[in-house]
Amino acid sequence: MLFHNILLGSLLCGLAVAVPKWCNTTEKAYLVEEDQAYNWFQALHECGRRNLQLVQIDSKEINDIIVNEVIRPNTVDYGAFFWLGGNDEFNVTSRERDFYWSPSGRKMDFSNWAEGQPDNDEYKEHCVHARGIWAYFRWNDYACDNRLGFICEEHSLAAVGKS
Ligand SMILES: [Ca+2]
Repeated sequence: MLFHNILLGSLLCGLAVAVPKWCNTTEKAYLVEEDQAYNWFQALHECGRRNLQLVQIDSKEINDIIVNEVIRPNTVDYGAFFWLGGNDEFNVTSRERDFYWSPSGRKMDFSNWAEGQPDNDEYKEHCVHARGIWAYFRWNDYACDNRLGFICEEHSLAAVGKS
């Protein structure tokens, strides 16, 4: 019976749907989903429904915290891609364009683009994702309907309220 329960338990764990992982950092709390199953709008929605926002990375310090305290310790697949809160306001006409953070509406000043990015390939790439740790978490503009994981964060005011 014990063996049966262990076997059943392991089967159930194996079948369980992976859930996003909460991660507390020195900065704020983040939620990380590495299942490559969400387009950018679904990722935005998944964050919003939890009273979170798709992550905004506006400094090297925040980028380092996310790499070292969120992605490295909480993901299995270092090749996984993650949607970030950046977009080009769905600009279809140009390769040279500004990017904005959806949580604040602010223009992106810090960036961590991969070499050759953003390239707005076929003028279809309006959403920003980070590549996995294997690619140094560098960013790429990508078609928003690609299915990736995502990173959510607490709203800034929520984090301030805690300190
Ligand atoms: Ca691109």
